[in-house]
Amino acid sequence: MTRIITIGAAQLGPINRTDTREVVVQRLIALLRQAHSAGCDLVVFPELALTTFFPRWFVEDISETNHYYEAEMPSPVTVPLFDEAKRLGIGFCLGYAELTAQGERFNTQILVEKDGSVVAKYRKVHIPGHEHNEPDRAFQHAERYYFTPSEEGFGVWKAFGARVGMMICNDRRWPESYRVMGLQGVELILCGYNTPIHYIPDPSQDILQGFHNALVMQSGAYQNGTWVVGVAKGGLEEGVDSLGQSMIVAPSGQIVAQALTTDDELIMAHCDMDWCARYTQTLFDFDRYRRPEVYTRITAQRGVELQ
Ligand code: CDT
Repeated sequence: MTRIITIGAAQLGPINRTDTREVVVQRLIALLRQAHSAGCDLVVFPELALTTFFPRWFVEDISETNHYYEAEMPSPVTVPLFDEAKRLGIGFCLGYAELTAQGERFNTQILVEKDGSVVAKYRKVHIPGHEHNEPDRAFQHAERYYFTPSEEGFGVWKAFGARVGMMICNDRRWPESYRVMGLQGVELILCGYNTPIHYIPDPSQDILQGFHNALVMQSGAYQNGTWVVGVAKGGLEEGVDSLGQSMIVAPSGQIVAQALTTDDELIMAHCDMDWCARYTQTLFDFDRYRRPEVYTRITAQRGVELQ
């Protein structure tokens, strides 16, 4: 019996600061319905899919930004999305800002099964950007001010008849993210992102944003024999241009679907989970070929140590 999951990657165009959550949730529901009509089992939304990418502004009092965070999920305003998905029998993955009862702030993604049950919550591990206001920048990327890095790491859960993991945006640039999930037999990794085209610390990378996005997800997929679904919030949002190019990558490393616009756009693919074994039982048979005894530096140290 084949294990095919029909997956939709629901890219979003810009969300402005003045856009209400209600309006955004209606956009998500429209994409969800489109995915359902196209026969999708699962639809994946981007990182921080309910609001504008607010870490681009710095405020002295962080509590002024509490309205960007969700204190619970489903939150009152996202209930219509959860209800519609359950009614249609389609699963989804949604990125949002989470504010816990203890006052912790996480960049979070939730996975919901076709029956409406919550499979898992993932909190972003690699938090990029800066902690403090940098007023000379054209825009801030103060994620390290707004979010605590998760200590929970990368889990893999049984869902949709497969082994599913999650990561968020900058996590996709780190090979360890994929490998930790690969070592748990992951077959499908879901990843939302917001990637500004202009990289202020080194603008020579601007022209390479699309290349790097594909490079990391294609290599992560291939080297771990897993499907990877990367979903952008792209386009010109509050003056900052962000990468689209959402894509679905096969365990071979091949891109099987890619967004053409930087707007709300659904792409989809019929993803055969049994394709993973063609890599994980041959070239990337970890148990047979890996050499963890010579990789100890990977967990023993963080930065470069010169000998
Ligand atoms: N959201 C996010 O993690 N974005 C980063 C931007 C580069 S770091 C300023 C990314 O890795 O795409």
